[in-house]
Parts: sequence; structure tokens; C-alpha cells
Amino acid sequence: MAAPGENLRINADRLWDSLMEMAKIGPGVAGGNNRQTLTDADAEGRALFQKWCEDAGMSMGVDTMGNMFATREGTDPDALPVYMGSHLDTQPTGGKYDGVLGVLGALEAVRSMNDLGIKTKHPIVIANWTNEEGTRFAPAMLSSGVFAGIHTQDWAYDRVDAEGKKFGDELKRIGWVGDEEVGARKMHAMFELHIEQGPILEAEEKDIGVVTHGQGLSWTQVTVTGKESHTGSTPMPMRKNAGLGMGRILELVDEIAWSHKPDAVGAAGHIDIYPNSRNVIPGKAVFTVDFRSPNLATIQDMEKRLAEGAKKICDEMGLEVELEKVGGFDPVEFDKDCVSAVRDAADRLGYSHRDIISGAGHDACWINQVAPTAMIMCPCVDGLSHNEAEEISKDWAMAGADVLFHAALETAEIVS
Ligand code: HGY
Ligand code: MN
Ligand code: MN
Repeated sequence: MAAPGENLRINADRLWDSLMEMAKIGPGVAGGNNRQTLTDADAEGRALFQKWCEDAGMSMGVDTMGNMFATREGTDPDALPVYMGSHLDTQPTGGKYDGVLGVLGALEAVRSMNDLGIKTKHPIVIANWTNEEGTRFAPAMLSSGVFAGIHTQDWAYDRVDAEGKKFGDELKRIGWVGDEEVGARKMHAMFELHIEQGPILEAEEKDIGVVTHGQGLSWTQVTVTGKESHTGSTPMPMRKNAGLGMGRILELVDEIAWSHKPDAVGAAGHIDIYPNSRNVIPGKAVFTVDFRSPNLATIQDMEKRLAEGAKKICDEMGLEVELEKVGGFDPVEFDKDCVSAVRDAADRLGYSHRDIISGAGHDACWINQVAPTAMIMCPCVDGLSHNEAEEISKDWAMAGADVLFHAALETAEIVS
């Protein structure tokens, strides 16, 4: 396939303006975003994205999980489309670029195709995957997971948030239940542009991460049950302190992850303590242990040691403990041809690059199970993400979107 000319570039100012415009929707309290999935802010962001796509001459399709697909026709209607996509939903203390750069970088690629009058054989489709973050409705990458046949739609619709609201009801409430059967679409390939969310590219002064693999993820929800009692009058030997049990288990989680250094991580980001009253010994603690590693055997060892260790700790303390696997996926190897298209694009465009393993999970990790898929990463300041202070430079956004543009063009085959 003819490679695009190295002079074909996106319009970085227009991309940056769109990123800043989208960032006004669902603002956080510290300069980032709180545009959680299926909230009114999510609905507002979806509507703006749809408007921009239609302004760029694209037609919008939506499936029954609310996944959005904007299509730019190709010259061969029978050719499977080349997809580019990511997610517009954010963490509660999210940044302006996590997910959004991948969706709006794809839109910028299409806008640039329009400016340059480029026609491709394969149609081009931009995807916005519903609920990538999994923060309001666990697990992460929920809707790309249903699309890839990992989860059933019924199971996904029944996922509840902290207020007991169901995913399916909230999707209906914001008016984004589409009419397309989820997973019916077939893809020629998919590319996802994403910020690294880690420190490597910035530290090594590389413009581009060529993502060859994604590390695996394991989410285990742990419920420790003790007994509420008075923090003042209950003698120490009589206490059944679920909070203390949680603390000892979290210490164990850290120890397990460190024991597999440098290729493993572990922590709990979600923690609920009950009744969370200053003068009541906690009777219950519910928290989600997040283990990750590029190595499946390591993940399995960490899960096993958590289960054994948590039971031992709770037995010794007279506490009950339950563990439930609430999310996860095995380590991912992306499609070699798509990865080469990314690497060749970076070379052609003169961007410095290095192969990298994704530390975070992405929709691409599930879509890789149903279509040839690869990811492109750009640096982020101090490797910080899932924090409102998340920041990138316009040059990094430009490099990532340029590489996405070229990888998609080469794979979709330029006709004129
Ligand atoms: O959890 C993840 O890795 C992704 O940010 N949802
Ligand atoms: Mn993301
Ligand atoms: Mn994220």
C-alpha cells in the first residue's frame, strides 16, 4: 500500500481548540474534568462530538451500549472500515486528555482528510466507546467489552453505580440507547491514540510510544465484615475492626506487588468504610484491589496470594472476608501489521519513538480480540493521569495525531 507523503500533517491548532472546547463540558474543580459516563455532562459531550462529526460530513451510528460510530465514506462501500477511537468519559478527578485525545485526534485526522481532499478505499469510522473508565459502573472498558463479546449486554445493563442506579436505565435517561446491535460492526483495523499515563516517554524524550502490548488487569472486590461498636468503651481485645483488617490486607497488596518488581503494580483506589462514623469501630469495609502485570502468571500469583493472605488476616482477627472478581483481562499483544504501520508512520514523519507496553487498560485491549488493533501513545507531563493536573503539550498532541492520521490513511489505502 502506498504510504502517505511525509508532508501530510494534521492541523494542531484546530485539534488543540477542540480539546479545550470539549474540556469546558463537565469541568472538574481543579482545571481538569469530571465528565463521568452516562451523566448529563457525558450527554452534552456526546452531542458536541456528534455535531463536530456531522460538520465534517460524517454520519453517526449508535449501538445499544451507546457506543458512537461516525463514518466517512470510502470509495469501496464493500471494504471494511478502518476505525480510530477512544473514550470521552472521564474519571471524577480526570484530566482533559485521557481518552479525549484519541477521539478528537481521530476527528482531526478526518478534518485533515477533508482539507486535503483525500479519498480512501476503506471507509473511516471514529468510535467513542461508552464507559471506558469503569469508575461509575465497573468494570472498565465495559462497552468495548460487550462489543467484543466479553460481557453480555444484559449483564452490562444491570451494573449499578454507588447510588444503585443501573447502567441500562442511565443510558436510556440520557437518550443514548442506539438502534444498532452491539458488536455487529466488522472492522478492517482499529487504532487508538492515547496519552501514556506514565513517565517513560517524557523521561526518554520520545514523541511517540509504539504500543506493542498492554499489561493485564485484575480487579478483586474485597468485603471485610467485623462488628460496629463504640470506639471509646469497647475494650481492645473485644474489637472486630473491619477497618483494621482492610488496612492489613492493603499492606499485603503492596507487599505482593513489590515482590514481583519491576513488572507488577497493586493498590486499592476504591474504598468504602461503614458506617464511617468517628466514634464507631468500622463493621464493614468494601474495597477493590487493582493488580496489573504484563505477565499472566504474575497476575494469577498475586490473585492467589491475596485470597490466601486476606483469609489468614481475617481468621486471626475474627473477621469475615469475601472476595469477588469484578473485572480484568489478560495481557494483550497488539496486531504486528498495525503496530508496524504506527512505527513506520512515526519514522516517516520524523518523530522519535520507542516500543512500549501500556500500563493502563484501554478499549483497544478488547477490540484487539475482534479486529487487528494497535495503539499510539504520546507523553504526558510527569506521567501524571487520573488527576486534574494531567497535562500534555500541543506538540505532543500533534505528533500523536499525525501518526494516527498516517497509520489510518495507510491502512485505509489512499485512492486520491
Ligand atoms: O483502568 C484503566 O487502566 C483505564 O484507565 N480505565
Ligand atoms: Mn483512557
Ligand atoms: Mn482513564
